[in-house]
Amino acid sequence: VGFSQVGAESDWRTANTESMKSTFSEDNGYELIFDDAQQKQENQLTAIRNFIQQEVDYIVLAPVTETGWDTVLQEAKDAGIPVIIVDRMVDVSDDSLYTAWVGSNFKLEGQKAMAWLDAYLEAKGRGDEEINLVDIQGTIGASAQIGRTEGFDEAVEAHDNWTTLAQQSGEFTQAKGQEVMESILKQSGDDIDVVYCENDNEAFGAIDAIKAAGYEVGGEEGQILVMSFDTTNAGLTQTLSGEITCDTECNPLHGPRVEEIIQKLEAGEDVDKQAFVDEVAFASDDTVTKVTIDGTDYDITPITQEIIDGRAY
Ligand code: GYE
Repeated sequence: VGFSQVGAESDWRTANTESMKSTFSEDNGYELIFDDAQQKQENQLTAIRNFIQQEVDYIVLAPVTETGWDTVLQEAKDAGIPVIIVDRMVDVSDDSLYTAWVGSNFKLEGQKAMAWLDAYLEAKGRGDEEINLVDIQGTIGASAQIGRTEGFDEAVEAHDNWTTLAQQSGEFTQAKGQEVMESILKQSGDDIDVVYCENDNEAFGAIDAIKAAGYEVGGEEGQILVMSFDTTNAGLTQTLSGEITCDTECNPLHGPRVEEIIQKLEAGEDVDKQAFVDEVAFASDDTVTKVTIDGTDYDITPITQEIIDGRAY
C-alpha cells in the first residue's frame, strides 16, 4: 500500500498518520510505503507516480487540495491500481478515477460550529449585538477549508448584525495561525469578538497572539471568543481551560476505515463510493448543549477531563 500524506502540519495530521501506520503494519500483513508531501501537491504527484512504478496493490491519497488530480489518477487507473481517497476530497471530472473516498462532512462541521455560536450569543443576551468575526482559514482549496469556510460565510450572511472583519489562510499550522492573527490584531484588535480557526493548531497560534497583544480569550463579553476544529487532545485541553470556547470534531482515525475498504475489495465485494464519518462537538461549558441543522439535532458536549482521558486521540 502506497500512502501519500499531506504533511505533518497539525496534531490532527499526526494522529491520522499514526492511525494509518499502525493499521497498515507488517504485523497486520501489509507493506506500507509512506510519503510525506510537506503540503505540496507536486510532491504528491511524484509520490503517486513512484507508487505506480513500484507496482503497489493499492494507492491511498490524502489530497492537499481538491483540484489537479485527473492526469495522475488516470495513470493509476491505466496501471490497474485502485486509489482510495482519504480525509479531504478530490474534484475530478470522472468519478471512476478513484475507487472510494472516506472522510468528514466539513460543511456540516462548519454549520454545527456556527449554529453553536448563534445559540451561545443568544443565551448570553448578545443576540442583537453587533458581532465582529475573524476567519483564519485552512489551506486554500482543501476540502476542510472549503466546507468550514462555507459554514462560516453562510452563517455570517444570515445575520445582519454579524460582520467578517478578516478572512485569511493560516495554512492549518500554528506558526501561520499566530502570524496571521498578529497582523489582524494590529489592524482591528479592539473590534474583534470572535475568531473562528479552521483547526486546532491555528487556534493555538491565534490564542498566543491574542494574549501577547494584551487581550483576553474566552466566551464573555469583552473577551475574544476562539472557536476551533479537530478536537485533538491539546485542543480539548484548551477547551477545558476555556481558551477555546467550542471545538468541533474532525475524526482522524481513518486507518481501520481504509483497511475495511481494502479488505472488501480483496474479497471482491462492493464498497461505498463515498462515506462520511460521524463526528461530535465539545464546548467549554453547558451554555448550549444541542444545535439543529436541517432538522437533525447534534449534541454539543461540555468537555471534562474524563472525556479527554477516554478519547483515542
Ligand atoms: O482539520 C487539519 C489538518 O484535512 C481534516 O487537515 C483535515 C485537516 C484538519 O491539517 O488539522
